[in-house]
Amino acid sequence: MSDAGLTPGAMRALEGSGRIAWAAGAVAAEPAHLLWALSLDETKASELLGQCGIDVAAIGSRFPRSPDGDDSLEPPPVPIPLSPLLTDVVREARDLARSLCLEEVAGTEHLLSALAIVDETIAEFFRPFGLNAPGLRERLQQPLLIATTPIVPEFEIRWHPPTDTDLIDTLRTLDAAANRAREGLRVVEDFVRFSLDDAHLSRLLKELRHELTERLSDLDRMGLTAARDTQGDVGTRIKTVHEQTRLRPIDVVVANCRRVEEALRTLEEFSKLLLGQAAESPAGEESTNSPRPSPRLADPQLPAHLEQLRYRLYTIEKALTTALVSCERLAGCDLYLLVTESLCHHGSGPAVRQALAAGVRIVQLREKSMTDRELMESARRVRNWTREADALFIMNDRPDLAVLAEADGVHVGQDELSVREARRIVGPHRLVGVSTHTIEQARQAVLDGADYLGVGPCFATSTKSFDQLAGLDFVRQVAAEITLPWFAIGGISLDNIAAVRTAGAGRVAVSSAICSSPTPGAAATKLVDQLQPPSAPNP
Ligand code: 3NM
Repeated sequence: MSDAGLTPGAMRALEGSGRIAWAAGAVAAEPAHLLWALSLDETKASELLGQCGIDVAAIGSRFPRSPDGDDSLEPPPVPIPLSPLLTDVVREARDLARSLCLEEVAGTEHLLSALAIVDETIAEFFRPFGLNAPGLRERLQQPLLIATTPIVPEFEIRWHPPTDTDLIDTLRTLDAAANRAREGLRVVEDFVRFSLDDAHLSRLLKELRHELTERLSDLDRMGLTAARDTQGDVGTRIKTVHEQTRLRPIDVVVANCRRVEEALRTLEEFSKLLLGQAAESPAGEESTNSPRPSPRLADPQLPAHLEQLRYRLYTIEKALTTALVSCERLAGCDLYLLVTESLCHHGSGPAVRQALAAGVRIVQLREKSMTDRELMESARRVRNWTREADALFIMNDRPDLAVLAEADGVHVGQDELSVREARRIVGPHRLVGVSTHTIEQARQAVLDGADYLGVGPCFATSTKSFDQLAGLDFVRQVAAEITLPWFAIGGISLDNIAAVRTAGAGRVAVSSAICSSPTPGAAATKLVDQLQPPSAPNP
């Protein structure tokens, strides 16, 4: 349970509700358990109850703590989840604290008021004592009043242990969600494997699917298939127009990722209901004449594991959609020019403009020793030239200046700002590229949400110093598993570009090969030609 937004007293009351729920044999803590817990401790809530004439002791003796009279309030061996209604109560309490008292944390008095707002039975119970929701709100804004004579409430909250029907309903829900998750994952995996051809994301999806299957075996063991009732499922006959009209592969992928995420959430929430079943069927006490195995999770951490699987899928989904969108945004950007004034024979102007005229569609301004003012002036010039040529302009290292200069993106290295930090500055729509020098860095950059990668250094270069040469082996590794757009870089020239292509690079980034050429336009034209796909042989 997270303590975000609750006072220590409110946290204690919620924990108390879990113990009471456990002692009562309930699968989740309900609002009534919280009411009971609030009345036990000396809290603002119990004070408020007393002021309204509700005898705190009377509540305790009136409401049974557990059906079998077990009054021990030992902490439960497994965490007791909050029921959906009690979760609403906590949310409402936080809202009340924020809106009425301008407090960031909710206390027991807010929990009490939230009980009266969210739970109709409790609201009805409070009503004869004048403890209705508006009244409570008013009291929250007043100093505490003097207590009146307590009145014993004529109200009884009954708990009942979950029935077999409850269990079947839970298993049926879990079965449907498990099938939805497995099937949806297969759809996504098939697309990534056969259409996108991305071995890295394929592998991550496969690992996720295997882990899901393994985790779900705990539920399978409890008779999920036996609980299945497809013919009686009203949901199978409901089809939305949206479901029938998916047009592009990306729509299918996104829809199925969402489907799996939703299913994982259902699995997580409903498997929590099976944690408390241990109270009824303790290990080793299974009835021998019952054909049904013990309805108890072997792994009390299953809901937490399912939550982690969902988070992993969010990351994969993002990487997947970024790869698809980036491939579209960088279509035609085969040759990337990194321009540095000091490398250019006749200044950066002729180099950039001639390269653009030769077909370069993406230019990065890479200056390491200019003042910010010089850099901005240079950036504005490159922005104008690239805009006229309808090409992309990327700023090296400086997301702040990328925004100021209205660049299309920023490029960061392994020692500069991280992709996430750069993204916070440039926003969701600008490109963020990152230099990578090992396959691990490349895989990580994909998961970090980079829009493209630099992959190098392929060869020795005097433009940037490196301790190690990644070489063409690194290019081959990336080519074998990554579909996010990437550019081979480092010491690439007309002399070796064919080898880079053979290693699997479809895109190349150069600096000196164009900037330091006496004829940058001609150099760019030859490099662009080298990157054209071979024309189909004449029939
Ligand atoms: N980054 P040239 S290699 C800026 O491997 C840069 O990440 C590299 O210039 C990397 O084409 C490199 O003149 C230098 O070798 C690229």
